[in-house]
Amino acid sequence: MITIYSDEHHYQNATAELIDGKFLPPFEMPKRAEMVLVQVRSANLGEVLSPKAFGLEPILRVHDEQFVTFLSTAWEEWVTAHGNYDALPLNWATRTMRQDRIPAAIDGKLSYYSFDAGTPITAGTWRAIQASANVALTGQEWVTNGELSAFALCRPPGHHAARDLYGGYCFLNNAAIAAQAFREAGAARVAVLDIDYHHGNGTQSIFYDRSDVFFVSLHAHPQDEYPYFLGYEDEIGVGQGEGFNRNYPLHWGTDWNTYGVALMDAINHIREYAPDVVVISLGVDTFEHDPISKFRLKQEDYPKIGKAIARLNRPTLFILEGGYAVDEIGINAVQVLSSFEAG
Ligand code: Q9C
Ligand code: ZN
Repeated sequence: MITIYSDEHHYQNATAELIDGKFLPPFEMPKRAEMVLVQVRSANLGEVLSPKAFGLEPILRVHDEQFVTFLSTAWEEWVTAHGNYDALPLNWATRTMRQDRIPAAIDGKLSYYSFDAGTPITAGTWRAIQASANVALTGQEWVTNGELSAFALCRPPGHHAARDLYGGYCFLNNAAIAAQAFREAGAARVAVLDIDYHHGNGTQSIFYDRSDVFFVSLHAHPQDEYPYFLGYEDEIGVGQGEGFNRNYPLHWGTDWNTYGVALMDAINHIREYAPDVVVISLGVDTFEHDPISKFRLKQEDYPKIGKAIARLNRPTLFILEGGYAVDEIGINAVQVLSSFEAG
């Protein structure tokens, strides 16, 4: 399987992350992608290719133009206001407040366009997120041109980012951008299977009213876990999209016994949909030793995931999302990929 990778992810390198009331070294760190690349190479998964530059057009097919402009200028505006510190929001337009006014001040814009305080914008964020989207789009182009599968080694991740919202370490939704690009390249039906530990709220919301992209997600139950406000089972899509969104919320402590059953059910529904192409939001933060997660998948379970996805027998683009156990992230991700190819 080919891998698409860019060193430019190093430009997203925050000083600290606000988590559990503490400022800690960021869990979403450059070492994550480095460790995945090490395993891609040592497992001889296949060629490693650099991304092409696709510009803003395919990004703007998914994201709001003012939001993208905000992402491209936020750092400069923040530095002018506050100096050279990671940019973080402090309050939000929640119940009782107005949602229909975009503030002029940079602090207000951070609040308007974000949904958490754990996703720092830094000097290099804009550069890193463009490269990450280009990695996904390059993988998409290879699969469109007949490659049976590809691995987009994206960093920063994307699945929490919505049309005009960032958060959860995500700014541009790489999986959604690739899914939309598949549609425009002629695929009639695209299935997105999101197996990150956290619900892919951004991807779900982007395609919620559409039947041409079927979103299916296995994740920690929103009653227990971030992002808390989306990912329930009764979210089935709306309008034309009704019946084309499927959530499998699973409780803390979930191991392969429960996970495997949900995954098989998800795969069966995707098979019935008969997609032309499958996009996998590949998070490996379901791992038992992940520092921010509470599922209990073991190393030996990741090949089973790859084999299950292989049963769909469709052209498949894998997109890296979460996974924070840096010593095992590469092993677990590459186990999914190599067993997919063997299966
Ligand atoms: N107490 C992805 O995996 N904070 N994003 C969790 C835990 C945010 C995860 C707080 C986690 C975001 C792509
Ligand atoms: Zn995650």
